[in-house]
Amino acid sequence: MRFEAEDRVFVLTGAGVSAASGLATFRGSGGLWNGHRVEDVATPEAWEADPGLVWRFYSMRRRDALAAQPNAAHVALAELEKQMGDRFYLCTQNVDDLHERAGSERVHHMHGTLFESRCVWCEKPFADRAFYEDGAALPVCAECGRAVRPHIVWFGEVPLDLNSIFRELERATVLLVAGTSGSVYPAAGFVDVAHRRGIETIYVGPEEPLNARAFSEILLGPATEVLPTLL
Ligand code: BJW
Ligand code: ZN
Repeated sequence: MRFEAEDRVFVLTGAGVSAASGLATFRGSGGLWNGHRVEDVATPEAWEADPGLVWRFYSMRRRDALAAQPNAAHVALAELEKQMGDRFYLCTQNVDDLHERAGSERVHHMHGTLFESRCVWCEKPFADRAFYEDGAALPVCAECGRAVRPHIVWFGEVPLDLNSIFRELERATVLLVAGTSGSVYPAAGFVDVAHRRGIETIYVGPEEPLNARAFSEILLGPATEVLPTLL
């Protein structure tokens, strides 16, 4: 794919881009963790009911992400960013840091990041790579003593910095979406915004996403094979 000097590329990635690095997708492989539906531990209600369970889940996710390595899809996107500079915008739904470890510098994590936590009251995120697997020793805020939670956007919470996302979407000339089922909003609706603007919209993944109808092109295959060839 060739980009012209006036092109601006908006990339949206999802769990499928990290699948080849060994990180489970949400809706693949039964979507279960220790018998819980992932949707049931990634919610404010789960946090209210059992913060120890939620911290065990995110401690495991931290361990898995630390053990994983970026793959060819992450690398292809990092290389495109090097060529395009600030005409490239990478918005990921993923909470792992594999895009950054592949060399991407401008990554927006719309659903938060695994390696930050925040006090439920003070709300300021801070770097945190600890594991909280013992229910008796859950973290508390050094300032106010209230609970510290993962800096993750759960169902019913507003994704981070939607203003910058929609600003970039409004001026993009190409939307490239990879490895996401198109089932979680507002991310699943970005293609509708792009479609209304009449720009090129491309999906990359092994199967059609739920919002396939809105894309101008669907490239079926693993992101590790399709993205390096496409870009
Ligand atoms: C490969 C591959 C390979 C496999 N290569 N590909 C009804 C209508 C509209 C909206 C709603 C509604 N009811 C409720 C809502 C809102 C709700 C929502 O969308 N619910 C749906 C279930 C319907 N959304 C929210 O609550 C969001 N907030 C919100 O709406 O706020 C209100 C608001 C919005 C805007 C303005 C003002 C107010 C928040 C959503 C938070 C999502 N959180 C999670 C968990 C936290 C992060 C974490 O723990 O990691 O985020 S849920 C989970 O889903 C996670 C993911 O980021 C997200 C998306 O999943 P993804 O990435 O698509 O993964 P999968 O598993 O679904 O798909 C993997 C894909 O990869 C598949 O397609 C495979 O084919 C593919 N694949 N191998 C390439 N090798
Ligand atoms: Zn606090």
